[in-house]
Amino acid sequence: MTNWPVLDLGQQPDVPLARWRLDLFGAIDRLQVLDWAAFQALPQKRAVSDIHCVTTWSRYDNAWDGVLVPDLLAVAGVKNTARYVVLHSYDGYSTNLPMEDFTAPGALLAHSWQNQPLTAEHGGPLRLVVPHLYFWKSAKWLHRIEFRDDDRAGFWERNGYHKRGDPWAEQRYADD
Ligand SMILES: Nc1nc2c(c(=O)[nH]1)N[C@H]1C(S)=C(S)[C@@H](COP(=O)(O)O)O[C@H]1N2
Ligand SMILES: [Mo]
Repeated sequence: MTNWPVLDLGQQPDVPLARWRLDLFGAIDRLQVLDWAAFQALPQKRAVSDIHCVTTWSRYDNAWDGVLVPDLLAVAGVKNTARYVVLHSYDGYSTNLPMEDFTAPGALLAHSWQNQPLTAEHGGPLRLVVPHLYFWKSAKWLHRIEFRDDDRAGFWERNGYHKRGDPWAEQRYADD
């Protein structure tokens, strides 16, 4: 099986499933904490998509299994004032998205890639996949999802990358 490059801050957290949690907080009716069993009880779907990295490589036809973002939001109780999310990861990484990009077709919380559980280096147990934006938006080792009325820059967005990151418009850096 052909793999794909590993790109991250250099800290790859090891999160055993027994200790894994997904927190939903911010502009929602009440804080929610999902453990692995609760996450697996959500509707499980497959989405096939391409990966576009800001450093110009792509990998086509990746089969991701997990929970589509709208299926998570159906149980999250998100306030209708919420227009942005910030994804917070176990390695301290963060990235921000407008709600429209977070809920776009094909965006999912993935636990498997090509029929195998995601490896730790690629963000297992769970990562976000947002196929229509550059891959830095696809947070690995996802831990907490913050719903916000206003936008807040994540790690790369504070460090010179574009706020949105549309590969078709080549939105790589803040001034593109
Ligand atoms: N938690 C976390 N997620 C992350 C990163 C990171 O450093 N930490 N790097 C991002 C960047 S810049 C890229 S290109 C992709 C790389 O994913 P891969 O290592 O699976 O190829 O993950 C993104 N998600
Ligand atoms: Mo990247």
